[in-house]
Amino acid sequence: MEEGVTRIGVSLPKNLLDEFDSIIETRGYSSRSEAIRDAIRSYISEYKWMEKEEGEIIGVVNVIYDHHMKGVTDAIIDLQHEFGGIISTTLHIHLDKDSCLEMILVKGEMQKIKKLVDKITALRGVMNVKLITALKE
Ligand code: NI
Repeated sequence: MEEGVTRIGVSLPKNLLDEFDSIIETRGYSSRSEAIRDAIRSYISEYKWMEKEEGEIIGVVNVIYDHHMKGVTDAIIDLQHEFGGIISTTLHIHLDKDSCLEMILVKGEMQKIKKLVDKITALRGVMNVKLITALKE
């Protein structure tokens, strides 16, 4: 066994493991252990940003919204001007006839980013908002 590596045994329902195995096969992992290590790293990273109340982070805010809803497009643009100091760039993708995906790359104080996320989430016509952060480990 490698130095500094601990072996653990985990009990899992069969269907959960089958689904996991099918995903890691598609993604081309050479071993289940490697895939589990990656999965645990993303779990930790996801948890850490939720816990982080302050400090500088970099990430992307994914916003899915219905562009037919009156005023929502303008409101999203207004908010991006208001929060211009923490926004590096924005990517807009027309998903289908009704919905748009706005990917807003953010870099700055976590508190400000949370405020932006909250304001976007509160808009009528916004269906889903998710902040994904890249944390160095
Ligand atoms: Ni669009």
